[in-house]
Amino acid sequence: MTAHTCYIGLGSNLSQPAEQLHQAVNSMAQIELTTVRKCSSLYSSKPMGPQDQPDYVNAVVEIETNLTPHALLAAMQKIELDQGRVRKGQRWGPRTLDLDILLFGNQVIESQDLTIPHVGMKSREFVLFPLHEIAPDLVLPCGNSLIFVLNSVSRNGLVKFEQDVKSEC
Ligand code: ROI
Repeated sequence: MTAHTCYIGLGSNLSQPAEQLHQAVNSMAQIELTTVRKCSSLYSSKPMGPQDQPDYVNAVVEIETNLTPHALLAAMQKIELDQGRVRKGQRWGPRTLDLDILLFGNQVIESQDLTIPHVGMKSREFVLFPLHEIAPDLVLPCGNSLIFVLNSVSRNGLVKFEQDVKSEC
């Protein structure tokens, strides 16, 4: 089996968001064949989408896994559900926990339920800045360096507010 280095984006703006993220990282550490390697700080970000919702807390973690992309997706969705995620009608509405697989090694995947690299990650400051904190030399599957992509987005009020999403990191 081959181990892949993957990056997961975490976001929450309901029910004590920072706690949601801490809990999620603890749960990720329990996933079979998977190790949590690095965690970014927690960041406060302005909502992308409807503005009549609370600010978000975001972070990115690096994991190493021997799972397949779809098995990893299932594991992430289980954590979301365990933490009370309810999929409501409103597009881009508030949420207790979002776990997005941003990158899976250098793979490009376009299946019905999984798109990697994550759609939109290149334009989201709340993904790019935390990702850069833990992987400053990263090169994306498209061949662009993370720093190149990062330089094209504004911080849009993004603020780092807590050192580590998980104290053990
Ligand atoms: N906005 C921010 N700032 N952070 C998120 O994690 C986030 N997640 C989402 C939408 C609703 C698009 N907006 C977000 O899913």
